[in-house]
Amino acid sequence: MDGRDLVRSVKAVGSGGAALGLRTVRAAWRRRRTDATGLPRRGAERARVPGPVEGAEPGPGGGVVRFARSELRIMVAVNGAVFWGWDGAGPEPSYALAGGSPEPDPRAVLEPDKDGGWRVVAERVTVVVSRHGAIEVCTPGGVTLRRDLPPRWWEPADGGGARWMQRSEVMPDARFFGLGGRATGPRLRDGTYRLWNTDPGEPFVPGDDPLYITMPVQMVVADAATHLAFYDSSWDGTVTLREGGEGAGSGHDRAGTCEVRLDGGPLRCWVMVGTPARVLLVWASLTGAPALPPAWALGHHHARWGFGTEQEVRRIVAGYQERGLPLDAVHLDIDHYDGHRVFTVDQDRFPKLPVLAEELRRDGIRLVSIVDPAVKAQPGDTVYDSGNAEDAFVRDASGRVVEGVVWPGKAVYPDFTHARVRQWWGGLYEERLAQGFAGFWHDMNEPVSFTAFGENTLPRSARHALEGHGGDHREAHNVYALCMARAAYEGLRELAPEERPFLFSRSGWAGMQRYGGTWSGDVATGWPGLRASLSLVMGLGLCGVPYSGPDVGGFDGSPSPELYLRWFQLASYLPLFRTHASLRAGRREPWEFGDDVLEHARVALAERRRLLPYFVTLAHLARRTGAPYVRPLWWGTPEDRALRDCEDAFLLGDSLLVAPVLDPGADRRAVLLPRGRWYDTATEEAYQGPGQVLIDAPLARIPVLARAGAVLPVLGEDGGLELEAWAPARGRSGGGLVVPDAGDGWDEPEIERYVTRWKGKRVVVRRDGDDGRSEPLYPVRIRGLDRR
Ligand code: NBV
Repeated sequence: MDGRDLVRSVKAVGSGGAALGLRTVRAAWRRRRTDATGLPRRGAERARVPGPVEGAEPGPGGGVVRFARSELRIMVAVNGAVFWGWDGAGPEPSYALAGGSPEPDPRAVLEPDKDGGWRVVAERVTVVVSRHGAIEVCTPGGVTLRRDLPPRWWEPADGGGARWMQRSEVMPDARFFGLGGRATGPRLRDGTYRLWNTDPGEPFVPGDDPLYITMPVQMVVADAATHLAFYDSSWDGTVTLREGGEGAGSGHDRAGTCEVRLDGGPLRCWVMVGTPARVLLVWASLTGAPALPPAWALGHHHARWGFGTEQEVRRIVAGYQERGLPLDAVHLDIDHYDGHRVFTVDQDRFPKLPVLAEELRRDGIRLVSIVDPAVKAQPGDTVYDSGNAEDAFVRDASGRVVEGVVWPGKAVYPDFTHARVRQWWGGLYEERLAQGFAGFWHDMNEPVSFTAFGENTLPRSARHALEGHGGDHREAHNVYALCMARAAYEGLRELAPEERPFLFSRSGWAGMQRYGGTWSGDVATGWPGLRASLSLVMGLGLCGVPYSGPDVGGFDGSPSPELYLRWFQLASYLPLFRTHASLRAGRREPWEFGDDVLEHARVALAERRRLLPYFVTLAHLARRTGAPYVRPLWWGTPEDRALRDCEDAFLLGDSLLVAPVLDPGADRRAVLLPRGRWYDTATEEAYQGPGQVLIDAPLARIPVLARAGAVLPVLGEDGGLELEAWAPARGRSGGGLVVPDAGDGWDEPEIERYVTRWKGKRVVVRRDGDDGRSEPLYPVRIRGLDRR
């Protein structure tokens, strides 16, 4: 037994942890025993490669290429994505795809290539298959973006699923992004990244890997084009990345490499090619449009593990109100549960929750509830009893219900990979809605079981329905939270059909954006944690999950006033803007750090509120185009190599560039600018990109720049919508999109387009419609005029 792990788990369960600590030791032994008997023994293995090509048959969008020891199915879909699958694998079934596989593109045909190979030529991409089974993805101009070498399988001699390895080469100048939520990035450096959703058990720092959300999704950015590759298998595995290099002078180029190893599942891949925007558009059409958060969820949230009582919640809310600070949501953590049991309320400490919820709602504040998946294993507990009646809980290979240890003690886990179980679980949110909750925060859904050593999750041999095909936790683990989110989302749609569900989940997988967003988990309080927060939001956005944000101030300990303020300022420009901390951490209310911090936080809160219409617009655009609100600086110019390596600033939509302060003591910072003219929104000073400029960043603010010509919707002083237009460069024009808020229902308002241009000495803004240009629908304020 590893004593450090025991200490860790006892620490994690906090006060009263000694009893749980003992349980975690027992749980660990149980877990080992279960796996020893429940998993097939890994005996001798045979390695296999496809062997030489033997023939091919055309089919819709591509066809099948036969090799001596395998076959390859290729299909170009109507949305331009390319699919290939070995050993007969097709696109379905898949947990990632929304609504199944897209239709094949009838214009794409399989034809013979040179040297006995085959190729499929499509509008945006050409796929070439060599006679030994290497697959090249090329631009229409013939540049090879990615070359997957012939794969290799290892098959157990006595039958069963194979594990596999796929090595790929990419352009020497390419940079890797994605793989889910990684704390070091967003540019993924050389190294091995694990694909296994993990609660690190302690607040994480950059370098801790893996974390809560892993995905076999990589975005690869090179001069020639950007592509996204998705190896659609949920099994445990690793991705080893190595950036390439270009030979200086007479030296040789070295390709970048990527090696994916997975313990099982089909060997299949989707690739999409184009600009970053195009790639994410196709990705969203494949895996689902991001859920649209209600406007209130784009405001400020305050959470706390340990509010303790209704009075305490009221006290915090009053603290915001008395100081005139905007607040849009309050989150209740596990301490409002009765005995830590999910879907319950401690009636002593929260005797009138629906009344509290109603009062808050009248003040424009919504209540959000944490929801943990594990159910206390106790006859008499309503959720446990109804789950048992539904046969909802995960069992082991011998048919016994698997028990873990979580907050309520001994606990059991719903099998969300079963449609019937999802239906049951979704119905349980009725109790939450009756309590007055308007949003849901899924936690501990990697899923976690405290064990004293080894992995803190379910035994790998635990059985899951996996939509009827049956399998074990090795395959179900990474999609457990995704399926939990689906259960909640679908349940809420039935229970409150007139409202869009709002939920965000700690763990998840490819496609999770269909149901909601995420947050950055238990980030460690410290400057490195602040940096990690940004890395996670940007990286997840590039995997198609646009709505996320950190615990402002970090999860543990007590941030210095400066660190708290810098975190607050950064998060005020991120999709989820939430202060939150652990039970044992110091305070996180903006007034707890002195008058200066309070005044600067007030400015950040007011600016967030002013920008709310812009955030609403970005949320709609994310839903319609897959483009994240928070984008790396290279979003529009991926060929700008300096920007590709910039990790400390971001674009917020098309119009703003945000350069947070990530280091202590800084009162100005260097900002890399993409091409074009940019205005410092505080001083209206104009700068010309591309290039690097030094910008003042006093404690009062972080640098935010506006793109010349941009038009963005903001709240005017009277609370109405107003257009803020930034003067285009002389002789140039510009513009921006506006999607007005249409409430919390399902209406999809039209996108309004605005253009800006010079007319003599004036800048004019016009609405661009089908029937020509017209006056804008809102008052317009032009900025940046004096700076020519
Ligand atoms: O529910 C308690 C916490 C929660 O506050 C936090 O946001 C989650 O990430 N939860 C983790 C479980 C406890 C972790 C030690």
